[in-house]
Amino acid sequence: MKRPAALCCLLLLTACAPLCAQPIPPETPAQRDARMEWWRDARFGMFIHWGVYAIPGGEWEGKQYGGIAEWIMNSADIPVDDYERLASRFNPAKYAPAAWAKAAKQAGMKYVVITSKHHDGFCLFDTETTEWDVVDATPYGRDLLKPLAAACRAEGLKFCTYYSIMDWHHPAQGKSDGGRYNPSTIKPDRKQEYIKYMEQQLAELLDSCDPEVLWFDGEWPDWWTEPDGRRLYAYLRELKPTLIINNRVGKGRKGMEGLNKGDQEYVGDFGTPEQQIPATGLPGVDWESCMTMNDSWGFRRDDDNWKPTETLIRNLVDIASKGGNYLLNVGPTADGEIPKASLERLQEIGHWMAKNGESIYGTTSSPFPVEWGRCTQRQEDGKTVLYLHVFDWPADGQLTSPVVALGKGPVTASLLATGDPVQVQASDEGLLLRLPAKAPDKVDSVIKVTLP
Ligand code: FHN
Repeated sequence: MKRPAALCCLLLLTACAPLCAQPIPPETPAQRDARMEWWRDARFGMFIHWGVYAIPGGEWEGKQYGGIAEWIMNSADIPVDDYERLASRFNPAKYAPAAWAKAAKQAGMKYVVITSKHHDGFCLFDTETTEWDVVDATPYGRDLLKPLAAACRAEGLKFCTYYSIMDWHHPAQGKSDGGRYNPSTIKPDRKQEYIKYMEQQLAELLDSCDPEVLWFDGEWPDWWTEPDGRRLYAYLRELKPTLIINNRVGKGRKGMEGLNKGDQEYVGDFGTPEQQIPATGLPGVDWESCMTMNDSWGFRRDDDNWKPTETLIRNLVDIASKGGNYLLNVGPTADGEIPKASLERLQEIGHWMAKNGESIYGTTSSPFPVEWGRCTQRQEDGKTVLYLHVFDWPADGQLTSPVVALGKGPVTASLLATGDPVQVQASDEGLLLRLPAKAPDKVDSVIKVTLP
């Protein structure tokens, strides 16, 4: 596909630029805060795992594979030539990017992260670097990311892309033992070639769909190092200074503690605990828990282990109360449909968020632990606003809560969803609230308390 002259120059530069270690662009704390502001305020995003792996949907010749990574790790079972033939069957006629963006928006999500290339190396975008992409290898024949980027922006959502460093289709990493792939190795003499391949693809992605976040993954093979990650981070921030990049661009995956904590600094703008919610937040550390709604990232026919909506809402609240973001995954079918069970949950979360989103967006972690639920907070007109998320509504209608230092003036409280006032007595020892007999919401009833 013909590319604008500017990109051609950029790609040419990339292709021949020596892999010198560009320094990470200097940034003051205030500049970093400005770059991270929308991401911190967002608190809630949609993760989308989609690709040719949706066709077999987790099963191969009668054998179940829990996840896409499992396939890769068991690639001895799946001859690459057979896997490649899947592309000729990938024709998502029901793909509706506008509907996907609306579903995310209505759920109360503020950003979308979609796989641009997973471990199988298949690109959902048009790239000059390989024919193993949706334009050249499938009957669908069109870029899938650009329309979704436009649809997200039309809904006021940020568009972001996932990118796997491990790529078992690229010859530098693949066919390392007689036609099978051993994805955790790379041919030493082809590592730099593969890094240039990645740099070119990432430059194309930035040019074609301008993602706000690059969400790296597949960084665990030993051949990829923290210095490699730092170089790639510097290269990308040079291309797009406002870009946000997770800690899996390097080796910081060990959760949020990987970010400038503990024994080593790891490169990346936020930590990435996966399928887990840290016990506590880490002051000053940005992090995001990525989690599935069932047990699978990609579409899986036989995975009906769907989490109840109550669990998903309380995960969101728990994460926000610890200062993190929740990246909740959907795995669309090969036809391009988000599973009904996912859509139902997104809608139910959206109903709760429509009434209570104020207690999530732009809040910061709780100043204290509570037994009956969680707490989030914000500063508003010089006052501290506490959002008491009551999971266990007191039978006697009396709720006690710790409190932060009180200024002079009245303490007011109300039910967030209805605005109905709540009686509150406040002292330095804490708050005593008298609640209506019935909880406004069986999953999480939020009380807004404004402190002087
Ligand atoms: O193997 C992948 C998996 O398929 C999924 O993409 C998750 C999402 O964070 N990352 C890897 C497993 O850690």
